[in-house]
Amino acid sequence: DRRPDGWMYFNHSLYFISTTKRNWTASRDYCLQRDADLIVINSREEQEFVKELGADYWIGLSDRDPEGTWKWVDGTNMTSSFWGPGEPNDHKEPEDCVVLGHYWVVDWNDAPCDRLHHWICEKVALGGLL
Ligand code: 2F8
Ligand code: CA
Repeated sequence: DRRPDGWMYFNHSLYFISTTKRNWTASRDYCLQRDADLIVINSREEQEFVKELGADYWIGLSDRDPEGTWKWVDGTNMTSSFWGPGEPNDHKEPEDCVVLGHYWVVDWNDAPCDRLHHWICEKVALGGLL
């Protein structure tokens, strides 16, 4: 359930689910300004949790830096992944950022970073904040 401040608790993290749309960098800036970052999905449990929230969210995964290597915003390499069928595919143009939920596909899609999508921030839930 969402707390009064708009954040939601799951398994030691707090999540913010946006109701507006931004490009990937501006979405990330929103999170950084709130002591958070775009969501890093480390487990199937976390993937299942966020899938419940619906579709069309930027996550903290891109292959811009360095080009061609999928990295999370916390600097870790992508180990487990939940790509939708046929993704990532750089469809018709560079698609260097990742959207969770794309049309009827509930898993990950690489999309152009300048497109507008909702986003999910994540931060560690400190005991005192629960
Ligand atoms: O069918 C998957 C394909 O769908 C769209 O392209 C038609 C997506 N494009 C954008 O989100 C801009 C592709 O990324 C996706 O692979
Ligand atoms: Ca794609």
